Amino acid sequence: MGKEVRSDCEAWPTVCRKSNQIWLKLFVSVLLVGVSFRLLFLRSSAVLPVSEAPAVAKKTEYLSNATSEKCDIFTGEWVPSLSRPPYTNESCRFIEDPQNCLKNGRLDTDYLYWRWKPYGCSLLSFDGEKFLEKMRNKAWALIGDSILRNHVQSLICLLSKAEEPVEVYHDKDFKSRRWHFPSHNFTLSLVWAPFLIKAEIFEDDDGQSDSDIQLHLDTLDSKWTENYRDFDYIVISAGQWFLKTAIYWENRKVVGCHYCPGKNLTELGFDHAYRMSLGKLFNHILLSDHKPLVIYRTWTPDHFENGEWFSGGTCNRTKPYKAGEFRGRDVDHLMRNIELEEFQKVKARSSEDGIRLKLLDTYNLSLQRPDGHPGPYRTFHPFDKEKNALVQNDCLHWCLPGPIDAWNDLLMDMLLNDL
Ligand SMILES: *[C@@H]1O[C@H](CO)[C@@H](O)[C@H](O)[C@H]1NC(C)=O
Ligand SMILES: *[C@@H]1O[C@H](CO)[C@@H](O)[C@H](O)[C@H]1NC(C)=O
Ligand SMILES: *[C@@H]1O[C@H](CO)[C@@H](O)[C@H](O)[C@H]1NC(C)=O
Ligand SMILES: *[C@@H]1O[C@H](CO)[C@@H](O)[C@H](O)[C@H]1NC(C)=O
Ligand SMILES: *[C@@H]1O[C@H](CO)[C@@H](O)[C@H](O)[C@H]1NC(C)=O
Ligand SMILES: CC(=O)N[C@H]1CO[C@H](CO)[C@@H](O)[C@@H]1O
Repeated sequence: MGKEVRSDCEAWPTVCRKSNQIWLKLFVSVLLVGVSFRLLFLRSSAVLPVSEAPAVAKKTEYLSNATSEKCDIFTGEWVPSLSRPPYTNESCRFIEDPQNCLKNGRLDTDYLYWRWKPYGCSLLSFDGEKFLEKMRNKAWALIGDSILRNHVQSLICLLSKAEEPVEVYHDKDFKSRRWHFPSHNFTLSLVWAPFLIKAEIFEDDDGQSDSDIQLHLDTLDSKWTENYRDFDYIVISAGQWFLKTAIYWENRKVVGCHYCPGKNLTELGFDHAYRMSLGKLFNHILLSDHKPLVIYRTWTPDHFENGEWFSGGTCNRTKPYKAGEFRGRDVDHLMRNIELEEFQKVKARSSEDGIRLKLLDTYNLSLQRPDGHPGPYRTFHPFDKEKNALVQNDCLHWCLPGPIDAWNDLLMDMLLNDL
């Protein structure tokens, strides 16, 4: 896999930026997050109580295959499991190093022995053979950022138990890739589009940038739109990149920014940009005469404690939270609410037109897994040289194997019940 062993700089507020000055900037921008959050909820508090996320979509939208009872597979709890993880660092060669916690020396393994149990039904484990059989001659695309890529690695590990894929394409940076499963003629594309809309990004391989991101709020990212017609199934998600400093464009004019002091531009807030982006995305789905099944995956919370990613935050818990123990942070609620609102809007408009749009609502189950992140084990044996070394932690991406293998169990359940 060589080259794809890359840093995890891409997905989130620039874990790799090393300059203190930038950290300070980012710290201030995190403060701004708080401010814009408060503003938002002052604006909308009449509609949305701050303390609770709005009830998710419609409950009982999916039937569990296991029981055929009506059941919301996204609401439930993590229960202890005796089963071994579905694959390991030995059996799957598709795990990228920063998420390869077993290989990197994480010693506690309790986090591998939980399974997601929806209230009122059970979830079957992902079955690669069955999946590939159903998806014979089909083309999938998974579109988004590095958390999406994290998800794809899990999916490929699960599928490769049934058939070894052949990589048939990758771009220069190994960010967009495509695999073919020859004996099922199944194609899986990973498309790098961290904002979903058009963005000019000036980061080098280490995530260092000299120049602000230029984000075009009125233009979708052609990386995925140009191939939209090739796909039968699409899983799409974004979010984390919107927290970064960026200049916002519309109609080829600068209209504002998120965190750009000294530039005499209007602070529009990253929530504004995220809403615009999702609006554009859903509109595209609605208006296109090509009608793939589109699955939108919801926002992923992080679990930094005792600091942020840039100020020594860690995530060293070894057990899931109990239901209701951790409700997420302001930024989680903000981003998730935008997703649910935009999704509901398009759902309401989509009924007659043969639009097939579903929500893969992984938020709640991910929220409860502070134990599932690489933490310091995003690098190989980080404490070998020095026991108390200061190591940058990753409390945003997920260990593989790990909790997000359940995202694919959910996906499988949704497919079995749809087809
Ligand atoms: C997998 O991880 C174990 C430690 O859990 C390690 O001993 C082994 O060398 C790793 N194997 C590979 C192929 O990375
Ligand atoms: C393989 O699947 C593609 C669609 O994804 C289809 O166009 C092609 O004809 C299939 N090939 C064979 C040999 O069936
Ligand atoms: C800031 O922008 C406004 C309008 O865009 C302009 O009127 C004003 O002169 C600018 N201020 C500075 C200091 O450039
Ligand atoms: C977890 O990290 C915190 C500081 O970030 C530390 O105080 C605590 O002892 C750690 N817990 C374990 C079990 O290592
Ligand atoms: C999340 O899970 C808890 C308990 O597990 C439940 O009470 C709550 O309604 C769920 N929230 C959402 C948004 O699904
Ligand atoms: C294991 C199981 O119950 N699978 C069932 C899932 O649902 C499909 C369609 O209803 C059945 O054909 C499977 O047998």
